[in-house]
Amino acid sequence: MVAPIEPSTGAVTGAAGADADAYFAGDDEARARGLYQLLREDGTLVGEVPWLDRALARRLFDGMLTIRVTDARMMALQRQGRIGFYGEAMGQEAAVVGSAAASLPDDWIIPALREAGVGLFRGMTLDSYLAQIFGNAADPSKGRQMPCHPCDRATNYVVMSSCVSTQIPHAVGVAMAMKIAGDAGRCAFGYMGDGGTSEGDFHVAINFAGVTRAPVVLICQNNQWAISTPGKVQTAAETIALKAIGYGVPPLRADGNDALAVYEVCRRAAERARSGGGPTFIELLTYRVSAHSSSDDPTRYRDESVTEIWRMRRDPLHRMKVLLEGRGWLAAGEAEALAATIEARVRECIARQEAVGPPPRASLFEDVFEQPTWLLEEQRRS
Ligand SMILES: Cc1ncc(C[n+]2csc(CCOP(=O)(O)OP(=O)(O)O)c2C)c(N)n1
Ligand SMILES: [Mg+2]
Repeated sequence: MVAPIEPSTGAVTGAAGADADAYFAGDDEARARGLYQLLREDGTLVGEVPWLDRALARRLFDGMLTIRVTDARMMALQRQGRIGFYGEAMGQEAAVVGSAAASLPDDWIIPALREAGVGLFRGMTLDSYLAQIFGNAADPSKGRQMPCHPCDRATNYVVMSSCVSTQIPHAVGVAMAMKIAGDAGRCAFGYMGDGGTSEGDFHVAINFAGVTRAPVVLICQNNQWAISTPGKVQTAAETIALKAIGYGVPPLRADGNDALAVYEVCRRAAERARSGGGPTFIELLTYRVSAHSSSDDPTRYRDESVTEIWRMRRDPLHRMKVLLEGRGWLAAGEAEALAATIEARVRECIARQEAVGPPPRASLFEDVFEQPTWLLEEQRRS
């Protein structure tokens, strides 16, 4: 059941979660120390997964591939000086897409740093995403956000604040509002990184979530790094999931590179929240394979041979591809063809959005005050 993790070497010793019911029936501490897994690194299933069908498996795989391909193009654009900044989710696609697949259209998403793929999975268009990265005239935020801070009103995908951990009180607040409004049947997904759990906002928010039993699914992507701060100096707790117990919030912990396990823990937590069962805290154990962002060089502060282990052996796409091919749900060469199709689509979007040009200068004065002040009027005229 329990899979001890050795982040320093990257080793995952022992599989877990073969018996789903046994894991979920465990007490809080067992669940917070355990690691739920359904799909092993070699693409074999730990046990039967009766709800798994081709359609879901393909949605998960296609969603992960979309992020992988899009991120690679965006990093290339950044290196070519065509966009200012980018932060990839490489190696974390299963955590992103597995959790997104557990959300329903009426739910609200309050993302942190690496969840743009949740927005894309829920239906934010690539054109809108690209417009927001270029900050052009088609950008709904009118070019006022950094790249990687997208929003999408149609899919209840809220723009994030850059300040680490501020998203958690936002998520709990949204969920509390749902509860006060008697808005049953929907919930909020609030994301954070491992670093986010050391901020005061985390403790304040999870306390409110526990006390008010707000319909929120708090999801920590523990990618074991917060820029250059490794997990071992981030917290003295044995697992991040253990922290939730003190706040009366039930914890779950899963292999974040296993899209099936991620989907299952998030789906259970979301169903609980939507049916009045209150909040859940989920730790998804993964690894930040890429640099923190386009402004970072991890070779200066970490042993990249560990990164290589995660890149080569724990790739979330690889294990899903093996599963799909083994079941005949993906033909030989189909993944490569799909990647090429996605890349062509991304390139077309880039061409379209790069041609749009910046927002009109006068838009600088919009949206601040309902009635512009005399000072703004004066500036507008000059
Ligand atoms: C309050 C605050 N402090 C510092 C920063 C600078 N900063 C940006 S991301 C980051 C690390 C975040 O790590 P984590 O929460 O683990 O998320 P990850 O980047 O690993 O996804 C830091 C320190 C910030 N944006 N906000
Ligand atoms: Mg992190």
